[in-house]
Amino acid sequence: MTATAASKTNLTINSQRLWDALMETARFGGTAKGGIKRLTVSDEDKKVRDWFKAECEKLGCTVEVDEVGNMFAIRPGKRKDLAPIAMGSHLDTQPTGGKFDGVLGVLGALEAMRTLVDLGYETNAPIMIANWTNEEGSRFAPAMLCSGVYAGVFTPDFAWSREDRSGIQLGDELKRIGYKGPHKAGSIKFGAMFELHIEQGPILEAEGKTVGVVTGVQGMRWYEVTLKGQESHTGATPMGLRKNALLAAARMINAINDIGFAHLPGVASVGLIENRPNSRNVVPGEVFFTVDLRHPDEAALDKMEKEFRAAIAGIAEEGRVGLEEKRIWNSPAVKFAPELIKCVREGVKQAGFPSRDMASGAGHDAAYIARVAPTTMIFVPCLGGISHNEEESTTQEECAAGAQVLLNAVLAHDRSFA
Ligand code: HGY
Ligand code: MN
Ligand code: MN
Repeated sequence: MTATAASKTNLTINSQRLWDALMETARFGGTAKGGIKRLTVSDEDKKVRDWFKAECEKLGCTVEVDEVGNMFAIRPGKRKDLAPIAMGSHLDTQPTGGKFDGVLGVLGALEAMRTLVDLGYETNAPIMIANWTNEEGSRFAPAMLCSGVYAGVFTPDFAWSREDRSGIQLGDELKRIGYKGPHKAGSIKFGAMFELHIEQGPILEAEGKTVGVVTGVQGMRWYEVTLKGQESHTGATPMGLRKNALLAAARMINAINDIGFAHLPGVASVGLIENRPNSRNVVPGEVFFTVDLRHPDEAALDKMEKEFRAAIAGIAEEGRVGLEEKRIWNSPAVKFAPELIKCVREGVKQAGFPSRDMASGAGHDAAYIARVAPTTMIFVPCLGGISHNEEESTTQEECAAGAQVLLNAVLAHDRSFA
């Protein structure tokens, strides 16, 4: 069926088909509570990657994989001289993730591609869908690792050497699941990227807006802290003689939380903690925990970092525990490409949805890709702003709205090459 002239400028995505794809792929790592546990380069990740590759090939796309597992599905356009226009996000999830974080961006792109193919719509530029490896950074830190390799922020060796908490390396897992591809990272080029994503916060829902026109991503820094006290008997060791690593950690976690409140709209969090030996009647001798500081303004983030380091040093000294701290990730604040933001605005207007401009609190692959190609993002609401939670939810209508704006924006950008 070829698109009539009228429908050529008003291609409508298939809302039900997108929803079905979201629900179908949710079974890869699906949890009893209705979420998804699809840790990067796990067997579940392999299953969804295989599914994605097969669906793209059914559309006539070629699918390429680079050396860190990033996947690129490409549909040719009229002009071979033009770099592809990409739509991308990630298919990996948190251990207690939801059905939409990252997945909506990849499957929304697939739905846009399916719509183009259904209508036989030929774009000027080739169109691409990217699936970025290890966006979450949950199994292998840091986050956005392989879009970071693509953007030249990290080397492939650094990425391959990342170990999960059980000592397994990313590179070995990529080989094991068959996704350590032949292409050098960064060698598969595109001229622009649009990323559709759920907001993962409460603003759009609270304001009754359907679409977020995302202008940038806040700065993010991750740290690892190890405290070394002294294991001792909880019954026989007087309170004043203890070197309690967990007590020191508790005081530090509280101080970090206060730093977040002292620098709003910044945020400060401790998400991962390991207490050793974790025995009921042993004063904890060693604690490992992670710190996540974020702020839209780099100078404020510097202040938060300074206060964080001063606080933990004072608490360690007072608690007579050894302190090791290192910053393992620093992703500076990012502004997106005005010319692509303009396409998103055009796409929103064409679809007729209420929208608002906003910066992203969460990190996204777009933050790194913006370093090597014009990039921007499109948000849709999620229920109660909840994400990184098995109860993460949004509606079929909101998913469809996001995918429609994504397609409209991509075509608006494509028309600039006519
Ligand atoms: O940490 C983040 O903001 C993203 O979800 N990886
Ligand atoms: Mn995400
Ligand atoms: Mn996430």
